Formats: sequence, structure tokens, C-alpha cells
Amino acid sequence: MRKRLFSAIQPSGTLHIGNYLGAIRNWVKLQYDYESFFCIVDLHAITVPQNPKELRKKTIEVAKIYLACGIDPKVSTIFIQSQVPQHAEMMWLLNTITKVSELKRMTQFKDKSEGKGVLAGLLNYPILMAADILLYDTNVVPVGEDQLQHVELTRTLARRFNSKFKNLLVEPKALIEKEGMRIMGLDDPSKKMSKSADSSYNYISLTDSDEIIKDKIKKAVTDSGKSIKYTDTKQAIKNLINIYALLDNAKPADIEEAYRRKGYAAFKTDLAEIVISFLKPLQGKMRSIEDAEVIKILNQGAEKAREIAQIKLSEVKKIIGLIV
Ligand code: ATP
Ligand code: LTN
Repeated sequence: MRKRLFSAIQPSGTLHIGNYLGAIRNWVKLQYDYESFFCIVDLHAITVPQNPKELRKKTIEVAKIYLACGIDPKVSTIFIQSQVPQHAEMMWLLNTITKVSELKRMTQFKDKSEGKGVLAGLLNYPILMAADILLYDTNVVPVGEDQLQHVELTRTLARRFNSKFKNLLVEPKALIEKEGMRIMGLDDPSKKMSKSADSSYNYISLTDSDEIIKDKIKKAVTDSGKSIKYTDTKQAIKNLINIYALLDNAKPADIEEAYRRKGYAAFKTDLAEIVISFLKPLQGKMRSIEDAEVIKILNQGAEKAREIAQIKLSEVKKIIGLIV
């Protein structure tokens, strides 16, 4: 039997090149080595306020992006989290073995919970993520570096459950691809590119038009000095070189060399062209996929996921002492 893989993205905005380079690009390759489940985690997305109409639209859009990027529904299972109610139920059960202190120390929680009126859903977010993963006997979880802490908590909960009750939950491993693991914001290279950033100048969406891409790259912050150097002390240019290298299959050192005498403006113009020619075919594919086709794929995916998830959930409930 093939090992299982589970990963997910929140439909909380339009996906950006960071999501592609840090996540989806790897999934496309991995789907042939693992039995894969790719989820659209709408229940996670509502841990911060969402406009209902937009949320529906984004959920379908994320599914189209998965397909256009090369996730094959004949090979992998693609589904919407809220269409598999076992996730929310499993979350409640895991909630009873999770310490509040474990949740409060999560970096993502600390980052997103500044200010007053912090919602319980935001705190409990990693337990839902653990439920997603553990329901499917997942062996590997490909994610960006920022999610490592959540996968660690998932492992802790699996171990805790297994030693308290019975060895029922598989301890998953995070799979972090070194390349592309952290694409930084164009307007602030000290923080990761994020689809829920305040300014759209933070990210390049997979659906951005050519003009917008040119404008965003032109306005991307630059470091002091004019040289194109790939070094940790020049975070802005390092990030742009990374994007260039990943999309153009080039080595950062070669890019550095090629632009040594050309300077920032020429580099940015070329980078914009590279991004545009990468996104063109992807956007064409997205437009060619009908809503009805996506909905059919998502329904089939949810049906398969529910069957698998229900078996695990019933085992867990029984062992805890709930009457199934
Ligand atoms: P949000 O800002 O709404 O929290 P996000 O843009 O950070 O969203 P997620 O839905 O949290 O995106 O993440 C989806 C996947 O993309 C995860 O595997 C995550 O690690 C990866 N990812 C997100 N942002 C980046 C980034 N800037 N660089 C590389 N990978 C990323
Ligand atoms: N928290 C993740 C999204 C996510 C996920 C998951 C990733 C929810 N459930 C299960 C992997 C496995 C994020 O924000 N990137």
C-alpha cells in the first residue's frame, strides 16, 4: 500500500506565487508517490472574518488552481473540508486532550491575535488541522516552513492519544521542501508573502494581470545600494532572485552574475516577464475549467474522504467510550 499524504490551503484570498512555489508545485510531483488528499480548508478560513459570497467564490477558485497547476483528480482526492463533517467532530475529541498552553505558544496564533476580542476558533485552529491530518492515517504533510509547528503539535496529540487510549493514530511527518519554502512579501521582505496581507502589493496572485504584475514588481521594495547580490543582508533582492530562480529553473549565483552590471531596473523588468510567462498558461487553464466540472470533482472527493474519515472517527469514538 502506498503511503498517505495530506495537505491543504485556506480559501481566504487568492493564492499567490508563494503558495505555488512553497506548496502546490511540490504536491504535483508528490501525488505520484503517495496516495494524496488535497483539501480546501474553509473551516480554517473562517477563523478570521470572511465575506460569505467571496468565500464561496474563493473556494471554487482554489479548486481550479489545484487543477490548473496539475493536481490530477484521477490520481488524488480533492475536497472541501466543510463537506466532510468528520473533521469538525474529530477536532472536538482532540480538543479534550490539547492544553491551552500548547495553543497559545503557536507563532501563527501570536501573529494573528494581536489586539482584543481574540476568537476561540483562532486559538483552536491547530487542533482542526490535527484532525484533518489524523483522520486519514497520514504519513507525510508537505507544507511551508511556517506550518511546521502545527505539524509538531499534531504529532504530540497523536502520541498523547495513543498512550492514553490505544495505538490508533498515525504520527505524521512534515515534508519541507528547501527550495521555495519561504517567499517573502514584496512590500516587506522580513515577513512571508501572505494572501491575507493588508496591501495587495505584498503578493503576486496567480490571477494577476500582466499590468498588475509589472506594477507590483516595479514597486517591490529594494535594499539600500544598487547591486544585485544574493545575500542574507539584502533580503529584498534575495527574495526577488529566489522567485526568478525558482520560476526560471536557474541558479541564484548565475542570476547574480548575469545582472552584475545591469542593475535593479533591468532585473525587475526581466523578472516581471518571467512571472508573466509562467502565469499565462496557468491562467488560461483556469479559465477553461467550468464551475460544474469542479463541483463534480469536489463532490466525488468529499464522498471518498467521508468514507475513510468515518472509519477512523468511529474507532476513535469507541475507544474513548462513546457509544457508536
Ligand atoms: P494567510 O495569509 O491567509 O494565512 P497564506 O498565504 O499564508 O495565507 P496558507 O493558506 O496559510 O497561505 O498556506 C498554504 C500553503 O502555502 C502552506 O503550505 C504554506 O506553508 C504555504 N505558503 C504560504 N505562504 C507561503 C510563502 N510566502 N512562501 C512559501 N510557502 C508559503
Ligand atoms: N494551516 C495550514 C492549512 C491547513 C493544513 C491542514 C495544511 C489546514 N489543515 C492539514 C496541511 C495539513 C495553512 O495555513 N497553511
